[in-house]
Amino acid sequence: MSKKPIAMIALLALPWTGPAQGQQGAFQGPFPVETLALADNPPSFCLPGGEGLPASSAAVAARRWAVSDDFVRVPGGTYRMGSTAGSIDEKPLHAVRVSDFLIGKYEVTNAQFVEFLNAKGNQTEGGSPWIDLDGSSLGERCRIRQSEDSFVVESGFENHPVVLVSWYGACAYADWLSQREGLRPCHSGTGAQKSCDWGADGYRLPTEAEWEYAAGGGAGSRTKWAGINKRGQMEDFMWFQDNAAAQGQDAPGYGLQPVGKRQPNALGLYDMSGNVWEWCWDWYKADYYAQNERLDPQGPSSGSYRVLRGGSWTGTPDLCQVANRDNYNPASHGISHGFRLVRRGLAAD
Ligand SMILES: [Ca+2]
Ligand SMILES: [Ca+2]
Repeated sequence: MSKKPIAMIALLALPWTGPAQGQQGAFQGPFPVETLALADNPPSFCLPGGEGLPASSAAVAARRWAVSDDFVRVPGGTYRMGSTAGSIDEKPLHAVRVSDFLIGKYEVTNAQFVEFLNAKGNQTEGGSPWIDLDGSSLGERCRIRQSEDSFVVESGFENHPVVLVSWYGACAYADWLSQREGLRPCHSGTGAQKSCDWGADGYRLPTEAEWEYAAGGGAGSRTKWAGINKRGQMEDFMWFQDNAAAQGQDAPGYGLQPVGKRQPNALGLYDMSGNVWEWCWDWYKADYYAQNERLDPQGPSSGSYRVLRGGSWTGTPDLCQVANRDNYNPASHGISHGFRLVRRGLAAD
């Protein structure tokens, strides 16, 4: 496992300057949790194959493939995964085809994750809790608190990405969200035996191949960081060590940032590079690319560590490149470890 750069920074409170909040702390950010729920009436957008179907079939298709404003449909395609210049585990550069999928525009936030905690509790899986509520590092700490029988987000941190979440916690959140929306959960089993039903229409973590494809902008010209090739533009597109630690003169040293505050990449995705590392489904294997499946690779069948992608607010430019790979124990909790979700993009039947 690689070592993250250490930055000794002081922890100070950051005044909330983000989206307006409602009364009683109700979350009214730019992407309220409610928008994740399917609409009662099927929306008229995002209906692949829906046109021309009998009304009832179209309605079913609409409900099944309704896409909230928080998700982007990524058309599948072929791209060259890996790099020629990066670490040995990014080689060889090789062609991979990914199928259509939907991916979250944003890293999952504290406001979203706390709803899951209030529904399911902070359970232990793989030998550790889904989220480390007491966790802190590098002057940062968890902003979700357990207050008697409920979990609450510290005021002003609703739109910050959830961190200190284990890989198991991320998968459990995905299944809870799937059930809430009437979708089929993707996962079964626990711990190292957890498996994924790739045919299910519910939420899951992206594969490494999906993540890298989406971060680089999908098919067509691929960027080195999410949205950009020029190092001089990095501060406009991502939170990383050069700008995240300098934000807010009242809070020097504060690193984690609310999601969606930099420019998105060509697919409309925010913070794929930087802010928080994002858990992917795959077991990590350094030489996996030499034997990678060429169509929708799902990673090695077993392993000890799960993949993280994209670098973070503590990261160097190199760590934040779309081809960079990292890995941690799936039961671990990192102050810069978060996630975003994907769903299948087309019906298989
Ligand atoms: Ca990120
Ligand atoms: Ca690496």
